[in-house]
Amino acid sequence: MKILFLNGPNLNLLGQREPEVYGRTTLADIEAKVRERATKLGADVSFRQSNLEGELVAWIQQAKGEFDAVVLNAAAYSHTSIALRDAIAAVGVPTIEIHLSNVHAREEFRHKSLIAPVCRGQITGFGTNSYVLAVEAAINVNAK
Ligand code: CA2
Repeated sequence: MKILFLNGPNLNLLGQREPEVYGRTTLADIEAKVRERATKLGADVSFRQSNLEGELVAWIQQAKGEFDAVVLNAAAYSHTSIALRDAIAAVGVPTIEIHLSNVHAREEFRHKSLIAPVCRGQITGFGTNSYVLAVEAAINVNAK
């Protein structure tokens, strides 16, 4: 089982800016927790971050044949990107949308996710644990 974790714009700033909103945990800390859980469950993880929409699109396209599932925190692009939505739909690798914060409890513009309809499901609002929960969701993504 190979899982590709993709992180969108500004998530590289986690733990360094606005700790009152996003906490003090860095993306590297999150990656370590994901790897710990994945190792326990026997899954292999690749973990990447980009501020560029096109780079995220390219990684989704390249996931075909290489990864069994994609876990995507598209950050602000979740709410704006038809390009990411089209890539997820075109490539067909099962994709799970995740967020640290509960986007439905925040500003109205975060309530709409353009990628949600082409994702298998959404995990939102559990902080770092959204990522850890996503490991299990990815492993079972094809279970009924
Ligand atoms: O809650 C999430 O995981 C989000 O995807 C985070 C995005 C936001 O646009 C989404 O609505 C919800 C923002 C990520 C920005 O991360 C920062 C981290 C530190 C300082 C500033 C921004």
